[in-house]
Amino acid sequence: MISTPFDLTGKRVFVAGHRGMVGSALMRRLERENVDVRTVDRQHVDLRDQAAVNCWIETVKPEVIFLAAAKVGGIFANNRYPADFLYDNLMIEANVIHAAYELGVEKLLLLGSTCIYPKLSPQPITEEALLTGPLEPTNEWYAIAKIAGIKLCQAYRRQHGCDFIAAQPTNLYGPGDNFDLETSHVVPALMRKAHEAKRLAKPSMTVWGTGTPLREFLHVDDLADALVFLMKNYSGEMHINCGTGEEISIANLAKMICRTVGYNGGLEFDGTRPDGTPRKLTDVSRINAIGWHHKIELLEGLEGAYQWFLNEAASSLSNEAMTQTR
Ligand code: GFB
Repeated sequence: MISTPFDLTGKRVFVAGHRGMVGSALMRRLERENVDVRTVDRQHVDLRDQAAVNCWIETVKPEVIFLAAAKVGGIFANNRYPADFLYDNLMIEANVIHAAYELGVEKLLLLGSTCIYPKLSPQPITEEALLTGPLEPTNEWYAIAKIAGIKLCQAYRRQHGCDFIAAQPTNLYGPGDNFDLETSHVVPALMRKAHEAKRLAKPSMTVWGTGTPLREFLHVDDLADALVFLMKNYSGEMHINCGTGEEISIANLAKMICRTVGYNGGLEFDGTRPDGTPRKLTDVSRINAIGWHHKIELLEGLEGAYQWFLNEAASSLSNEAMTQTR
């Protein structure tokens, strides 16, 4: 394990993907650092276009890059749009990493995902489990793109001495989440369903799958803190897990969300929808050992996320036809 202090002070920092949930959390977190943050909208620079990326990086000359731009989505979206998840993510990573190498960026951090690990990895999943077995089929497209991103960081480090690192966050939730019921992850989906079921006084709400899969959830503000911590304190070829090391079944998560929202109806499990990986618990000893621990526990995090939903998203969503309540 390599722990090398990297001084962020005064650095020009490019947050790629600043409008996404992770990128926005990073923007909030970086306000507490003495850095010069640069961003660009996708209308101006398409990160899937190498020439456009080179031109932007050459003009702005960032010294540090957080590569949080990605095509992301929940279990249904991953399965439904395999070409987008594979192509977009491969291109974004390859273009930004190659430009960062060519233009001498001092340090880059790539965001991966714990879906890179084999479906049936021994639990908790250590970083060494990468490429030891078959992937979960519902998200193998995204996983393969993210594995390629990790390998790009390692390859440029080995061949060119670039200080490029990769972090693997577990399932995320928090402010800025996607509440579209077909493309979202489980937390925002169940939050919206519970909210709508309460509003419409429905006797029950639907939970996809059997409710038995186990998942680990990290608040996005904790992740942003971990990313800044890793940027300052970690430099190594091994990708590094970011999580809480705690897990919950989907059925118990649904109950916790219903309590948070104040919905007292029942749960109906829809077995026609996939469960995905049965269990996905990260081993967080590596990041803990260099001094970072999560701070936001799930219940507290869900309460904050629901407040954000009420303030920022609920009214526009309730105007939409609730045709998606399943
Ligand atoms: O969050 P999620 O979509 O992604 O689903 P994954 C987690 C679990 O929640 C699955 C169940 O077992 C779903 O079947 N679930 C229950 C629901 N109700 C719902 C619902 O209404 N919506 C959704 N979305 N799920 C993703 C990968 O896998 O994990 C991504 O597809 C990424 O690539 C992400 O890696 C972190 O945890 O199954």
